[in-house]
Amino acid sequence: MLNFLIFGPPGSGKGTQSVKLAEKFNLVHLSTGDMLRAEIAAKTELGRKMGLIMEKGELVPDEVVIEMIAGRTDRAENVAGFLFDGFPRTVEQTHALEKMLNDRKMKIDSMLVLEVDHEELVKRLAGRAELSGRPDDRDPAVIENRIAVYREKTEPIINYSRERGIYQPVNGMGSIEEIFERLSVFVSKYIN
Ligand code: B4P
Repeated sequence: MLNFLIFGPPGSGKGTQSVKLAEKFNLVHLSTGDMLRAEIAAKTELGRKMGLIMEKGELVPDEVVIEMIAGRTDRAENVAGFLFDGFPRTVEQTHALEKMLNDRKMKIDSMLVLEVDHEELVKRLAGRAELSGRPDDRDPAVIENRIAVYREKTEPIINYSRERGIYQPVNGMGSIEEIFERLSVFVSKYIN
């Protein structure tokens, strides 16, 4: 089983590209953002609490997402591997993921990092606000906070991935199809 991380700032296209990659390469797509939004939609107590954090553009506590991800890799059969989207987002989450995979005799094989200009991120998220109705896309100040949180808490993971030799930067500017082609080239090195 192979394990890919898709990484990048909010609005870089992680969710958009993950759906396409998972289908093309027979990967299980695990998105912590989607899992959290499902809790909110189901109006659970956890969803109510996490929704208040997400509306402000902050990260939910590490233990919540680690708990959500734990065990997911045990249930998959007949797949080439996993594509983690939006997880890990802190160094602590990275260590938790690595331990979880090591316990199952697996590792992180590649970290695909989408690189997108700041202005383009803001434009995409503001554009999605009109379609998705996501509260964290509606307010420009919240969008800026999400990008700032990414720079402060999530980007340091890039150093970790460089040390591990799994860092794979990918140009995230251009059309969805162009970026998908670029990502596919890297994933194809592991899966035919
Ligand atoms: P996520 O759900 O992970 O979402 P995101 O980072 O905002 O967006 P993504 O990069 O997936 O962008 P997308 O493809 O949708 O996180 C939401 C929140 O959940 C976080 O802020 C946090 O509070 C919480 N959370 C999630 N995981 C967590 C964790 N592990 N720890 C703690 N908290 C966590 O693309 C955005 C828009 O751009 C779309 O409208 C898309 O259509 C458009 N687009 C994409 N590619 C394009 C292109 N090439 N050209 C033009 N438009 C494009």
